[in-house]
Amino acid sequence: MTKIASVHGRRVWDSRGRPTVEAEVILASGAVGRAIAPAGASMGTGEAADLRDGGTTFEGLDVVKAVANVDGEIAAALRGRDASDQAAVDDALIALDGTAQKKRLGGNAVIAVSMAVLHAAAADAGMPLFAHLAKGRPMRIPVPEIQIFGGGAHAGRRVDVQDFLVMCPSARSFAEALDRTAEVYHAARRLLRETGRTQGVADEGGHWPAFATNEEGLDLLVQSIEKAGYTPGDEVHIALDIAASDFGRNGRYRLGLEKRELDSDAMCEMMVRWVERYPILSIEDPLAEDDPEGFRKFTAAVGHRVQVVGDDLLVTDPDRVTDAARRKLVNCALIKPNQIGTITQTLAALEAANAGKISAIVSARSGETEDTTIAHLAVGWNAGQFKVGSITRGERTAKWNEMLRLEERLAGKAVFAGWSALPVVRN
Ligand code: 2PG
Ligand code: MG
Repeated sequence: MTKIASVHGRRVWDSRGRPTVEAEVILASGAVGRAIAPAGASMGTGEAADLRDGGTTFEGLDVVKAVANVDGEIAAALRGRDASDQAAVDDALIALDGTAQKKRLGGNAVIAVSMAVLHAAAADAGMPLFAHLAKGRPMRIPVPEIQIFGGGAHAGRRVDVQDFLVMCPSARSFAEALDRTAEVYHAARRLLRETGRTQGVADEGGHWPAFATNEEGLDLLVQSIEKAGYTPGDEVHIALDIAASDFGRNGRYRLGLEKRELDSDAMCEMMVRWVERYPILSIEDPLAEDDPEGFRKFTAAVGHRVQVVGDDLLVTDPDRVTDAARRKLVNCALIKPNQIGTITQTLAALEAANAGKISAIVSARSGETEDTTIAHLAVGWNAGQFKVGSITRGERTAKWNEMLRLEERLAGKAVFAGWSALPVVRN
């Protein structure tokens, strides 16, 4: 029995300069676990709700109450519990909160504590987190999905599509996939400068360009891949996060950049054309969270050759993942621990994806910190894919670099997932 001796909350800062919750758990054995809650900007309505203070300080986004909940109610409820029984700890957190979306204690307070307990249990067992999670089961090093251009809610809505990313499943290793991506990132930077499109940096560190159309972003990404010396659709593929819930509702999609409105079918047709024209391997949230029928039609149209990912649609909810896999709404689930609020529920969502025979991507949020827990989840749970934002900025490189360490450490024991991570067959 690895008893929890104390739980402490701390107010720290995220990559957007906003306060967030850190939890520190100390066991009777002296083992310590620490973790920090990330924060989304383009959020699904079904997500666990962060508790923010409101008022005028930090635009209402302070977390004094959530931190106080960690120090007060949560600490009192967890003291004396067995840290190695993560499911029981998480059940206690869920029961203590008492709401469907963890609104009372705050999803930010609950996920920070849940992750900190996990770290403490691993430390107590004398194991690195990934090994504590894998429990001897097979592991793969995930395929990274890395942002080159940022848009949508992360870049002042200058372009409708939220993320233009690249994936390199044909690389021989995670390290090689990062090498290719870095070349593309810098080729894109040079191209933007040469063509006078440089604008700024998006929330996850990607370039925030001045595009006239969404297709211009795609064209520029293809050019960047070529300029970097790679073959688009072979050595480097394109992935998109449309984040369509941000501009679509009730079957209407408002493309601000092009000043036109599309219905669900027209949205699908536009993206089918993109898939035919560009080397796109993965599309996340192509339709809005309130348009499951649109998802179904889109997956039926392109799912044999493109990974269709549910983020806002699924919000890392095991029941939603099971249902979406059964109804073939998507062929991949995005897995973000703070969307559902506990480690146990996050694992259940991943297991639901496995059971439903769809792929999975462990993902960071747009508001992040130096916390590297998700890198260990991706490897220890054998998720196959990993999405963290761009290849710049410390809160992103903390995770990429941790994965490089894990790849090196697991040489000969865990292979790079490559194409095996994808729900589509390509060569
Ligand atoms: C997403 C994430 C990360 P946010 O939509 O997948 O890119 O963004 O954390 O703002 O929800
Ligand atoms: Mg998304």
